Amino acid sequence: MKNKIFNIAVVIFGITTISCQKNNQDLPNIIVVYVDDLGYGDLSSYGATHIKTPNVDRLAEEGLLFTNAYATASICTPSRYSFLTGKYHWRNTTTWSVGNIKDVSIAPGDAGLTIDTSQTTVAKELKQNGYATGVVGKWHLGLGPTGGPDWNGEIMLGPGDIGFDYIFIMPATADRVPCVFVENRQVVGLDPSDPIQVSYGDPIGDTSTIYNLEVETGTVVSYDSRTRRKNDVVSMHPSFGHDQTIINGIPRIGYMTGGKAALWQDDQIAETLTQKALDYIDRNKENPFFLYFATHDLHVPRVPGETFVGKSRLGVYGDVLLQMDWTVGQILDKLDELKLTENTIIIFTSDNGPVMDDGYLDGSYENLGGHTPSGSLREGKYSAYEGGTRVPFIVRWPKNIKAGTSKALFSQVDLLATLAALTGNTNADKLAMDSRNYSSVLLGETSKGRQHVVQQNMSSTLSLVKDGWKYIEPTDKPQFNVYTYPKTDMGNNTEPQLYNIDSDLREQENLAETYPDKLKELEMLLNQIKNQTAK
Ligand code: NG6
Ligand code: CA
Repeated sequence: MKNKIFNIAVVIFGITTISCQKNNQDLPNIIVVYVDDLGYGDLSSYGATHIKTPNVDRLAEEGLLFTNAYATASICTPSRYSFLTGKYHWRNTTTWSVGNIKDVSIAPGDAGLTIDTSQTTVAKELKQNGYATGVVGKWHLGLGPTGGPDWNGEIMLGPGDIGFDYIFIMPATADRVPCVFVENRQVVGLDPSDPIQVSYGDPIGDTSTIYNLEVETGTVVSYDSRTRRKNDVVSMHPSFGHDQTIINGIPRIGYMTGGKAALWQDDQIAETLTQKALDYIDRNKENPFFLYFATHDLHVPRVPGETFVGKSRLGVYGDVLLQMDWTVGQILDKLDELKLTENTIIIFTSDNGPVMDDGYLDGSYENLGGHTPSGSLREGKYSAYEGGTRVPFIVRWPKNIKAGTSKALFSQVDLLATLAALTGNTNADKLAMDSRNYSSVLLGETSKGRQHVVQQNMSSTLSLVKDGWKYIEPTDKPQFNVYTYPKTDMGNNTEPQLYNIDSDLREQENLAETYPDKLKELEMLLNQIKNQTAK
């Protein structure tokens, strides 16, 4: 009798396993290529004429190119947070200051993990649906408890605690210490006899730094490194901030000492990350995988690899743009080689709009040669205007998506529910507060997208897009981010702003007084969204 039950159990187990395997094999691989600071006008597939991005263009030709897709913020941390959690970041209360700008949610280099480990995330959800889950690239969502992790031991509280089972990351940004890679829970290549120390307070150790630089309101003052330099020779001069630890000749934000053997080489970051992404795809070719691949390009400090130096003839900005495009080509080639192209969903997008001088005198602005990173949009990174949050967004899935263009309104906050639904979750709309299943939009089956999207700018001012209208809430926060060059109009104004972005995409004419009813409608809707409290 016992034997019989055992046999039946084996048969049932066998059938379940076979059917799971079958389902698993049908599940598409998912790669999200999340580019840093890439503008709406940076790609030839989005109309750039001074530069060619053939690999991303291939993706666009074979996939669905969205003209109306948004990141949830015009800065990094909140956009990434919303993509991974399906929740608007401004619902969180933790913010910091950058110079005279308050309520900024760019995580400092010693921020603890910004995602609560109890939260649903894309990685957790896909893992539950049968996926291997990996993250390669820039993290910038905090690590460890507040104050940062133990860099010399096991790095607890990181991607591994919110659903990722393979991790190869840069902890924050390349302009923030520590300048080391983390693989799973360890700093890569760390020599235990030379431990890392990090401080975002007082200087530590014998680190070389340079003196604080001056910024007059509205004008960034460049400086002469010969008179201001304290110690090391710098290969890249800061324009604002970025005057602390000098690593590889580049001054950064924050103090770091030790860990010499583990330091990354800036001109090899793109190559290293790309190789790690390719290795990950290779290792997981037999099972469905999710890869969150966050490039460091086009963020500062911009240090292209040898083969890209001067390649664009548009200065360092163009060079790292081409390097990013090469990265995408490598991924596409790998999928072709492994015959995974047909059933892999690639989503290609950016965390926020573009910026020229973002703290370094790297000639980005001066050498653009007519290229317009924001395309026809107003402003870029940090701003509430369209250039800050309307981003390139391309999805390719040869098996199920017809190539073309979509004008549907789409927000990255919906990726959680949408990917969950596409991989078998029948209750995807319930996963997170702000994320909804728009798989029919992603698949190009309908052009009727989201009804409205909310975005935040650098100082957490919110704006709402609905039916071709855009409302920016009034605020007394500073209008300009003077730490960039050209200085950025963040869209902060004491008066409410209302633009018809269908007819006035550049947001030139504030129609708040002309259309008071529309203004009221959007203002009320935004308040309603803000006041939602569920989950
Ligand atoms: C800002 C930095 C900027 C960049 C940005 C983060 C200053 C003056 N500016 O605070 O250089 O690091 O943070 O960019 O320090 S993001 O794309 O990761 O949001
Ligand atoms: Ca960014």
